Amino acid sequence: MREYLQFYIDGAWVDPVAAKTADVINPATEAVAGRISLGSVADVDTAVAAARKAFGSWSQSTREERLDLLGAIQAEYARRQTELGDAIIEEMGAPASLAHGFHVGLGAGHLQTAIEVLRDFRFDEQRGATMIAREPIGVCALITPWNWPMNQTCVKIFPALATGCTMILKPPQLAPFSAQILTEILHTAGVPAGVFNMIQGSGSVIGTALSKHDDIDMVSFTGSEPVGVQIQQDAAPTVKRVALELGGKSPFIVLDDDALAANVGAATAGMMGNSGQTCSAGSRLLVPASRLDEAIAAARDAADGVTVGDPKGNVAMGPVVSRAQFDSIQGYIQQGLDEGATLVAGGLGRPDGIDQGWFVRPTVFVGTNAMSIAREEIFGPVLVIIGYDDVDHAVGIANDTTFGLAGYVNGTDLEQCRAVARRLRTGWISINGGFDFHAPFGGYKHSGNGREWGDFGFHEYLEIKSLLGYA
Ligand code: TAP
Repeated sequence: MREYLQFYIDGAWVDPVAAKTADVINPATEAVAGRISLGSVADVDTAVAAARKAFGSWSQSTREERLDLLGAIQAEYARRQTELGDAIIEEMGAPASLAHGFHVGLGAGHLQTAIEVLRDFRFDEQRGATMIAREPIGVCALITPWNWPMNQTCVKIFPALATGCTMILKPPQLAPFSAQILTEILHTAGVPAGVFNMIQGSGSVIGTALSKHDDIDMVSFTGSEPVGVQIQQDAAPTVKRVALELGGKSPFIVLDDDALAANVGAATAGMMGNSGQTCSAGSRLLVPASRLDEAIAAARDAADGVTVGDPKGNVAMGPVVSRAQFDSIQGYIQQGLDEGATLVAGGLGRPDGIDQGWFVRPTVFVGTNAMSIAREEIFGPVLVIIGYDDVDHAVGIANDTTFGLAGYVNGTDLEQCRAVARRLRTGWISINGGFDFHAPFGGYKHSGNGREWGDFGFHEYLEIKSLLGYA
């Protein structure tokens, strides 16, 4: 049983102003896994004052000082990576191989990337007599979701630190453990007092107080679209910058070639990873209508092959994060059946032999892009296969959504993959599994308005100052 009852403010572990706590439930066992404190507006005010005070000196720190700090964090992160992985298994049910692998690895990757970018980053740029200076924006609120806790936290903290900003992190109540350990890592590595602060608590209290605070310069938020809209509204009167990474309903286009079955299998298994709780999940699988039967067989084989069970064991998929998430996904599966989609794998209820924990069956439907299971973000292991007549039709279906976060194109003809990818209205497109920590990540349309990852992630935390007549 984990007990994390203190917050991290101004370089020290402190008791919250009010003694309010919440239990954290392990989604695989439904048992209480730990307890956290729930912060109040008074805790936010203390943390913001500490971050504002620290901004004076941290904004003036040198590149070398920031690199030294990031290097010390890297050593400490590596030392505690097993603990981080264990925490992620308990808090959100990721299977051990994924938690210790990709979950922790994404955080490490963003840290390494921040170091690489910072080494050469051009903060000052002279154009004739004009100097363009990029300066840290100030005090930042970082509000994160539960689904990839280390990824989403590290992709914000390290660019913010590297650019000279100070910050207050508000982790998700559903998955607060790994953020607590990360905070210990930052403290041990020697982050200067007030530069990084962490308050646990509910979004409606802590998140709202941060968004409305008149001494915060920027909010970086990853989460759902309604909350992103709310934050933008709360932040508007103080004209602070708001960066939003929101949801998706991403198309995965499989081209008509010899690799179709293999690509459908990979797309299906990939979509089920993290129990489908990935903003960029390729949850609409577009296949040639003329080869629908072949695609269905490959998807069914892949879905049926996903092992589901105790995330501490050797399985491909654990539970979804909570009872509410489980109920919501069951609702979508029922809706798919009601709307006339054809169920080809999985379905309602828990997988056979499992009677406890929030486990969902890897589910595949064949449907149309008009169905709610193809239009709304389910955030669970539910894939919809949609047939297309030709490439133009595929692109039309892919872009027929309010979202625009990610896209995938798989095929043996790279020229054709490129041409299709260029036509997608999404911010991040992977061709044949391409992946790059330095590539900007973010959404078109309702999927958000900023770009994280790599050097683009740095620009989120920088103001631009023009100094005319400088030279
Ligand atoms: P949300 O419910 O939006 O919560 C995200 C964070 O915002 C949590 O820390 C939450 O606090 C906080 N929050 C809730 N209400 C708030 C308010 N009124 N003001 C300020 N903060 C508030 O999302 P979630 O359910 O955790 O995550 C799932 C969603 O995130 C999905 O839609 C998914 O697509 C999206 N997502 C997007 C991306 C990218 S990169 N685009 C990546 C991952 C996830 P609590 O602790 O109270 O929940």
